Amino acid sequence: KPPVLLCDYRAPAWRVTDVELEFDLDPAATIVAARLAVERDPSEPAAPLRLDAEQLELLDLRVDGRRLAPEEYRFETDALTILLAVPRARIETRVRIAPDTNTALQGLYASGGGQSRFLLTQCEAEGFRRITPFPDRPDVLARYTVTLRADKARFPLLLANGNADGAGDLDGGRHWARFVDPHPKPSYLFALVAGRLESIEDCFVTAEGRRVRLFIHAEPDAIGRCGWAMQCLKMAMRWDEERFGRCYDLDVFHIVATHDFTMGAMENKGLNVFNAKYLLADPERATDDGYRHVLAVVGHEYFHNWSGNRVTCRDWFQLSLKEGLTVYREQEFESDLASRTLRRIEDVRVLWRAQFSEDAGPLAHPVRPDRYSEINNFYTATVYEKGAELVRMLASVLGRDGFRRGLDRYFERNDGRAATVEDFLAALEEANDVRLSPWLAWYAQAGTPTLEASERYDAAARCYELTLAQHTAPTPGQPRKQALPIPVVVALFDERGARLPLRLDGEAGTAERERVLPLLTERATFRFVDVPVRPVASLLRGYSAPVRLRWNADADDLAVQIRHDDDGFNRWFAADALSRRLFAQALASGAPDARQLDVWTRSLAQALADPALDPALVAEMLSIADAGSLAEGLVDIDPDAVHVARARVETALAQALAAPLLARYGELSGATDAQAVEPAAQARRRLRNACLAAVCRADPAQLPLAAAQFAQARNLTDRLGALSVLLSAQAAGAEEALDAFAARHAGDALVLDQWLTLQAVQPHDETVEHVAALTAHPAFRWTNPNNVYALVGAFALRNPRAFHRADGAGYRFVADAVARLDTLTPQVSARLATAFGGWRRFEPLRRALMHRELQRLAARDALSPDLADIVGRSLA
Ligand code: BAL
Ligand code: ZN
Repeated sequence: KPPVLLCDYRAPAWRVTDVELEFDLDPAATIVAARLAVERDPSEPAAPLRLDAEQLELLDLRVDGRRLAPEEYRFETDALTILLAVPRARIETRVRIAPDTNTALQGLYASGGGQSRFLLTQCEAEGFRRITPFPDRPDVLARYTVTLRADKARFPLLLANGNADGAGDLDGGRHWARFVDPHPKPSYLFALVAGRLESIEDCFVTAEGRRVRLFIHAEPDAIGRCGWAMQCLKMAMRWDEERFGRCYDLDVFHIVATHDFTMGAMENKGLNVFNAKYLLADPERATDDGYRHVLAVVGHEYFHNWSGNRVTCRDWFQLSLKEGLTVYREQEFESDLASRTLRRIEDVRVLWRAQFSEDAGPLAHPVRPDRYSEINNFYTATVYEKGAELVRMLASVLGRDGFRRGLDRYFERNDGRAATVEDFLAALEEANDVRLSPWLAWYAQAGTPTLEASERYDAAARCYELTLAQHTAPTPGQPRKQALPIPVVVALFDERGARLPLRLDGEAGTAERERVLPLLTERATFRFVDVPVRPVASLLRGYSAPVRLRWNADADDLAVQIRHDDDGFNRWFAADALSRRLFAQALASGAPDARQLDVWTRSLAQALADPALDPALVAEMLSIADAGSLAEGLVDIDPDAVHVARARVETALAQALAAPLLARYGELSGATDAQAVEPAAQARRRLRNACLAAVCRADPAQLPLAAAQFAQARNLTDRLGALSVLLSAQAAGAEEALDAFAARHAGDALVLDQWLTLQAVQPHDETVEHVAALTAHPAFRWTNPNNVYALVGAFALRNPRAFHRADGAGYRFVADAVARLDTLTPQVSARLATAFGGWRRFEPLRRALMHRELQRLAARDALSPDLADIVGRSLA
């Protein structure tokens, strides 16, 4: 199939104004009757009506009440095309679909087992065409009326988007319910749910006075764990009103939990569907990270109601218009409600690990791609995380009020429309009277810019010069790159951490604490005057642009930042920079430089001893980057050497700080808030677990501490933290602890997923065999994406040492898994296959072995379009 190109975009020749859908629901055979009111664009007099249609059995087709003869339409594997001579018509179709056998989990499918097996939909990006023939593209917005009919005993709960509009009983033990969604929407936001689920209800009154009934529905064993999500939903609704002036717009808001979902969650209008992983939480069965993820994802899906639903995307090239913006809004939400510094560190870690590596390989693409073969493969770190970074830069350039003004303008102007990145920038521009067109290059250009910084201080002239230069390496299809606008936020300190002036040559005095240096060209020098002493520069504060900073800062200067910077993120950034430098030294020569190691460990010892410092920040400083992130910028990577070098640095830190780490562990162990989930309690647990890991790394004789924590833990964070230490040390008793954990949490799929992951990420020689054996465990099903990502995904994407085992066993195992999954859930298969994307950056032996697996996959018959796309681009 030829790729879809952005430059080929054409507005739809036919619009659909109103849709009436009737479902006779049955897991084995569901009948879908659709009535579409369609109108031709007068400028397209000859265009036939093309309705996307996949895996549908067509039972009936009528136009304005008349059944069509076979020569009046074409029904092919992907479309139903009707030749229409009239400018508007009523199209009626009836199709049969089979939810029970739909393992792709796109369109209408079944989730769960036994009594609680229920029906639900997933339509983004192109699942609606598996439900009924329709112009399944985001720029066709219609009003939907949906009637559901089903067996009442088996499917007592019937839901679709919008407000309820009647319900009743039918003969034969069946019943019906109707829903009307007054807001025109694209088909990807359609949803229905039918099943025997339990519910909790709450209520929210919007700032506009609308009383909204809030429901969460889940299987009976899960409903008791939905209380936190309900709290998060109400916090999100209030926050979006206060921060962005956005109110909810229906009388009801439903969330439904499922264990069978390819995504994290889905923002269907008024009927969000959630992967249970991001909805359920209680202290016994969710970690602190789990609690925060529920907060973030509930917020994210809710915020889509404006950034995505009220204003949607014109086409899938604009996906980041809704996703980058909504990730940004989600980040701000969590930052306002929990810890801004921690969220920023976590986001940057994800960006570096997932997005920078994507940008550096054959799957690199711009935030707004200009072509795709399979859109499902573009729900990427680039579209989401880098897209959010672009919004963040724009927000920082416009300032908080200016960005709010611009966003208000964007929502007002585009409400009910399908918009583009240009529409977004135009609204920000007009509301602020600035020119933002240079920012389009960030959306169009793939690759991570490298920002090179160098400095010169002239004591006699009291002048400090900072030179910044940018460079972006070629990416597939983009051999030449242009300079991008890069906002570099900077502050200057003296060696005791006092602020220094930030006046540029030629300026009048300034009292700013930090300022933005706009790098608009390939290179620029900024000359600060009246600088009394050689300054310590704090660059890219808050990570003000998604670039790779190359700056050979003096180790003592980094230590000043670790100790004194009042931007928590940059304290961590400095510590991370120093640890990466030590890692590079260990990789090159077997050992880190002793002096710089000493500077680093002494700085972290001070941080550890500082009672005023956020324990979560200290924990992050103590946790050096994972091996994948450390290897990201390397060539001819030898994963064993990376593992050894990283371990040397980690062990050196643990040994240098053994006594204070043990002392802090002891202090934090006295806390009485084992089941509290407030950010402060979470932060203390985070540091306590970081201390435990380091203490046991420094001295295996301390492993009984981990065994004791495991036995006494009163929450999942502490239990998993201790189990992780026991496993990574291969401690005596680790196997028993694993068994005890599995027995304690038997039957709890989400907790057992974490148990699977913990085993999959162990960097041990035999992990591949162990993971292969776990695929036969009762807690694992190949048809369940959560299980697959927890076990095979964690092994392939988060365990470089074991995945890259030199005999190729890890590669073979993952490639076999990819092939098997391709016949079940192609989206999951394609995502796992990205583990091979970086093959050219490895040393020759691994490179050849990975290449061979990609070729083996490419040679298979009947690859899904999803997998064929990833394999094809990886080999290109
Ligand atoms: N729209 C797909 C799921 C999400 O990003 O919210
Ligand atoms: Zn989203």
